[in-house]
Amino acid sequence: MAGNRTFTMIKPDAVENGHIGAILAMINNAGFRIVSMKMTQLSKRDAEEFYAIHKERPFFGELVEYMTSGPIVSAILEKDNAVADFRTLIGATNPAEAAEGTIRKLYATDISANAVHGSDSDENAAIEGAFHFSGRENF
Ligand code: FUP
Repeated sequence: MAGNRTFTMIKPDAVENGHIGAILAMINNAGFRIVSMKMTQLSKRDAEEFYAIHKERPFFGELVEYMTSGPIVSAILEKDNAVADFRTLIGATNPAEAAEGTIRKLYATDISANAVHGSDSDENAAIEGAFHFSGRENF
């Protein structure tokens, strides 16, 4: 069985700090198949749309500024129980609270620049994947 899917971004701090390879290795070693992947840079409009659910939060401006500050790597991943297992692999939003051995504990800078995104539901995984990848790409 193909399993189900989640969506991830390796965020600007992790790209800037040279952690793309290490993070992808952790993703593969945890049993995820990379379905689609690319490196892009979000526009302000892209970031505001992607994080629209947070637009009333006090950190929204900082979040958009940070997510547009440099390139990201976006990917669609596949595995049984993909959404929950990927959130376990990345750890808590705040790296200071993330479990040992998680991607955020190892590679995140702080709660804003927290190295990786992971979808929080199957529904959002599909929405976020479709936001980043077009029908011409492999997904
Ligand atoms: P997560 O699902 O762990 O990525 O976290 P959220 O969806 O709650 O938050 C999305 C992003 O907003 C985080 F990755 C970083 C940013 N954020 C802050 O900058 N400050 C906060 O207090 C909470 C989130």
